[in-house]
Amino acid sequence: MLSNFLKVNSRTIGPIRTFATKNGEVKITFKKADSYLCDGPANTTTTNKEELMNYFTEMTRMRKLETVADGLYKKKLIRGFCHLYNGQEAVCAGLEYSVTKEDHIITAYRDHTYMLSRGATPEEIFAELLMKETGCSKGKGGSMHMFTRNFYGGNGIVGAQCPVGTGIAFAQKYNKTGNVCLTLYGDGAANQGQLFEAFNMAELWKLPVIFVCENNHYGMGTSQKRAAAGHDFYTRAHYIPGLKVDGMDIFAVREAGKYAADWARAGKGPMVLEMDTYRYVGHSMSDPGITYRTREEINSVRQNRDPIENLRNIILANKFATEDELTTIEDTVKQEMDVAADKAIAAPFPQAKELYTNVYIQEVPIRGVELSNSFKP
Ligand SMILES: Cc1ncc(C[n+]2csc(CCOP(=O)(O)OP(=O)(O)O)c2C)c(N)n1
Repeated sequence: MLSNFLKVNSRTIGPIRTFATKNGEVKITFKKADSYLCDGPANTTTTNKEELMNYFTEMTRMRKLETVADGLYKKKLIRGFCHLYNGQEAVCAGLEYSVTKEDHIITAYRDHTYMLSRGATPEEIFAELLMKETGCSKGKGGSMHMFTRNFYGGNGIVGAQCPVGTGIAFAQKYNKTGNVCLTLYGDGAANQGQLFEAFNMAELWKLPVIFVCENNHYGMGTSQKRAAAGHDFYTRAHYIPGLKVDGMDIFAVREAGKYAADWARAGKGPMVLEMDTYRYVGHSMSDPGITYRTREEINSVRQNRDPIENLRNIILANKFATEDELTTIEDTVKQEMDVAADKAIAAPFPQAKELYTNVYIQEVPIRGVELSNSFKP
């Protein structure tokens, strides 16, 4: 392991924890996961230039998506609720690269970047946020109702996605697909009763579900320290193995995800992954995010643990790209998001008749009238 500090344009970056071998492979060392009822993965892995550039680009896309959404909300074009993910990108990206697109993901309302990682276009996402008919739910769902292939939202009821994700995993086992379901929830949701019901069934039936607690340390304005009687979320389901992972490091997340997916695919049942992460922004748009935590705390995480800056440092230290080239990627991504937002803004709102569609799969009779009249709109 090479541990040095690199100076770029009089800015000190690092420490750098990587070195490239002759064949371009980069060895990465990360914080070892705390483990419970299992050994856990090693704290080293390998990567290469292509992967690093891809990860940097995708995580930059996530951050810019949210920055543009933030601007649209402040212009009052996005209405209602909007929960941004800035700071937590390594969890979404690391998990996505630990499974396949045939595996399933479900989360709560902080879900925009998961749409992106699953393959939805930024335009579909913005259009949904802007209530436009080109949105992924035809503009009828909004922020908390994002859906795309093998992604199930998008749930506004805290913790409600946990039993649903367990059900998706049940379907994988029942249909023998060999796929897993990543079921995400926050540290606030971790105290919900329905999660423990899901834990019980998942372990009892050895379901291929990976419970991922995104511990960003606050549920709305309440610190986990004030809300939870026990803080080791990875040991919460006492009969299910767990890992506590550095959720600001894409490689730590990726390796933990692979470990849990291998475990589940081998028929050993569920696992709980606690991701130690951080959200830079407020809980939702009405929360400035600085009344229950200090600016120093937020700045310290930004400066020392930012998941995108970590990648930038690795790329620069290995001379896989120059600072200017990385800036060009950021500018291109910003342009991609701006163009997508403009297209979404220009799209029409759904027609009024859409209020009555996609509510029930089959027409339902209206009660209290003659049966012959009951299907009339
Ligand atoms: C059952 C239920 N209770 C309360 C709320 C209000 N509420 C919305 S988000 C939230 C905090 C959840 O925090 P956490 O699970 O840590 O997720 P995070 O917002 O940090 O991603 C609460 C209490 C809700 N939506 N549903």
